[in-house]
Amino acid sequence: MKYYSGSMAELEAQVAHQLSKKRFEHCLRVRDYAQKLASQNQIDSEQAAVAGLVHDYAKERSDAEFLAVIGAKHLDPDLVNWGNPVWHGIVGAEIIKDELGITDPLILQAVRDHTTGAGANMSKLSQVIFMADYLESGRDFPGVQTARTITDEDLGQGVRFQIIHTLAYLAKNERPIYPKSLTTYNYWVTQ
Ligand code: DGI
Ligand code: FE
Ligand code: FE
Repeated sequence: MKYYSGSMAELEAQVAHQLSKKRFEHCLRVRDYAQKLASQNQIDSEQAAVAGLVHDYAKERSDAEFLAVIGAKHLDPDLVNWGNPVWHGIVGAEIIKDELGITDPLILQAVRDHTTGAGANMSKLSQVIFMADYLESGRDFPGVQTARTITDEDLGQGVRFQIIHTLAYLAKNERPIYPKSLTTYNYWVTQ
């Protein structure tokens, strides 16, 4: 395989080993949905499959481990003020590179972007993973079917729909909003 030193089955086993059964199954469904969106949007299906499978690879690590990686890799010092929802993608990409040997820059950036999205420079692969995480077949929230239809018609309009709804949800629940989420909103709301 182009993006990993072993087979897809070997990558699956390595991911499964780090996650609960429930979260691993979510990762398999994100992989499947990402492949569907990749074929609809003329992007590399294997690249989307690998990114989808590994996107939550680091989600079950301790806060102490994330903080250690932030320090050791000299990542943005502001990251220490956030928590697992922000760390598992941005810091998780470093853990994926080190432990899985995945070095493809677009895959690593899609992992970094998968929770918050990104603004003007969000790649098609990042858009696919962001949407696959939101729309995979196990997701069930009011509006999920509408979101799937919009995304089938236009990937970018799906990104727009998701970030508008996520920001509204975070504000309604009085959660802090990571600046990158605001950057994503400000770019995509005008698209
Ligand atoms: O890892 P998953 O659960 O599959 O999905 P995800 O990586 O999209 O994480 C979703 C969680 O992240 C959800 O609980 C909302 C939270 N989140 C997304 N953007 C922000 C955020 N939390 C905060 N505090 N601020 C954000 O900007
Ligand atoms: Fe996630
Ligand atoms: Fe996820």
